[in-house]
Amino acid sequence: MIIKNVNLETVCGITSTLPRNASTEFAFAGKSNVGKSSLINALCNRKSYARTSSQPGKTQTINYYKINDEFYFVDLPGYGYAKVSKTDREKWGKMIENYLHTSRQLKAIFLLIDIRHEPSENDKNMYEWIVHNGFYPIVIATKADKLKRSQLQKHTNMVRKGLGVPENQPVIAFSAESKLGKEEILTMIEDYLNEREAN
Ligand SMILES: Nc1nc2c(ncn2[C@@H]2O[C@H](COP(=O)(O)OP(=O)(O)OP(=O)(O)O)[C@@H](O)[C@H]2O)c(=O)[nH]1
Ligand SMILES: [Mg+2]
Repeated sequence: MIIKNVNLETVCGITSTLPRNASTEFAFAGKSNVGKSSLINALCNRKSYARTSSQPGKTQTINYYKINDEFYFVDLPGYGYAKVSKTDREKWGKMIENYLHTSRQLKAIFLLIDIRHEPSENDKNMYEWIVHNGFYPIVIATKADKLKRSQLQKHTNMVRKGLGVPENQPVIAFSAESKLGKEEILTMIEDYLNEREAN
């Protein structure tokens, strides 16, 4: 799968009505600063099309990137950012929930977890909530370049155990720096798109 073009088509704030898109959507969820926007950039071969920041809480809107005029990557705001007020956090939570509930085109959800750490309570809740809504989240263990290669297996297993990901579901180690895992993720996206055509 080659991503030829990417276009930020819609940006939704807390009060926006979400678009009723006609094309397939893939969403990226995860804690603030885990690397959602960086993953989108890496998949699209862009350095900084999706805005990233070393400060958590960068993406505060739901951003719809149209890919190859064919499908969407949906960049969700990060959860669990302590510096945001409780009311704002609740609003974002509702917004993410509303998106996951109401999108008719959502094909798959990528849930990003920092490979270095045990999944948090928020991560576990998100995983369970996604499963509860009828999806199997595709778990991406991010920032793999921060570990030695010899540590990757142990840490992906830690993420798998922490969330309770079944053995037949993947946990993909990914790095936006080295691009480890990128082709595997693109292949999964392609498979999802082909599955749609076959049905
Ligand atoms: N070393 C390393 N740093 C990464 C990687 N992915 C992201 N980062 C860094 O982590 C920080 C956060 O990345 P973002 O992509 O902005 O994270 P986000 O999940 O979109 O964050 P919010 O928009 O705040 O929810 C940035 O400083 C990135 O450069 C990675 O694979 N390796
Ligand atoms: Mg972001």
